[in-house]
Amino acid sequence: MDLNQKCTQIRRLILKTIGAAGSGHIGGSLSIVELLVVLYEKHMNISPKHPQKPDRDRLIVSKGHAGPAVYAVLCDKGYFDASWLSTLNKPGTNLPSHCDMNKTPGVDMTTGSLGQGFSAAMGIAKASQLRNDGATIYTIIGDGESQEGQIWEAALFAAQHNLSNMIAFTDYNKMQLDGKVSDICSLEPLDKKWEAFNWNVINVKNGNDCDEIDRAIVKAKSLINLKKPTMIILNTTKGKGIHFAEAAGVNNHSMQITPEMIEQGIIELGGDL
Ligand SMILES: Cc1ncc(C[n+]2csc(CCOP(=O)(O)OP(=O)(O)O)c2C)c(N)n1
Ligand SMILES: [Mg+2]
Repeated sequence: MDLNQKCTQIRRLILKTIGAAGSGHIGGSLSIVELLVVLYEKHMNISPKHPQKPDRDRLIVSKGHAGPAVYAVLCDKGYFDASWLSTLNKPGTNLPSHCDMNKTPGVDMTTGSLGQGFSAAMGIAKASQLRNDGATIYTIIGDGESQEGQIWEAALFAAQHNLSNMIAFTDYNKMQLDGKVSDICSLEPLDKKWEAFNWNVINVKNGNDCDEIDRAIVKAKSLINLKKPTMIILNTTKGKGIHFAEAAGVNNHSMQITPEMIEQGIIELGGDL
């Protein structure tokens, strides 16, 4: 299956998962589908049968409200049974709306309080550097999340400690919970800010294009001798790939999903209900 087909399949799973809960964070889940698929299909050194393998690569999804996207990909990789997906956010579930490392196999850090996952990721990268285990530590932050002061403290730490095993991504979908980032607290010029914090920076024009993302990660890995962490800025679309979600714009952060919307979306994505 090619990567684009895989993305469509993952979008179907996300829609069914959030649909089973009745509502959820669909916008910020859909904007990182291509990134997650490229990471898990082409880059992450992991072993779903041994989720705790000590020298595995890690992914810390600091924008932890994108749990449904993470679960769809982990399920597809075989970390757990597909029957779990319909339990999203229900009492007793192993798939809470925000990522929880104590509940879900394959989740490397509990996240949801914005800013904190990114700091934890730097600590994990520092530990891996000390162990010299050869792992790459990946992390994903939101653009709204980037307004947190904690992000920039962690950025200083990473540069100070030459964390060249750190490849971070900003999901630059230009929207946050209830409005546009540029109206609330602009990040521009975002690439210059990361450069000023002594990170390598790679801009990806279309952050929902698998090939562009893949090339950026290959490039990031080639910069390892510079002894700096790398930030890949992905220009994405919030709600990408499902018409009603994309059309809702800033209202797609967390949406109610009716059975009719699931049906319509699944048909649009060319699948069976
Ligand atoms: C510390 C903290 N403050 C507020 C929230 C509530 N919250 C959840 S998601 C969100 C918006 C995040 O926007 P962004 O990072 O752009 O995420 P995305 O667009 O990718 O969904 C907010 C304010 C939170 N989870 N944590
Ligand atoms: Mg955003």
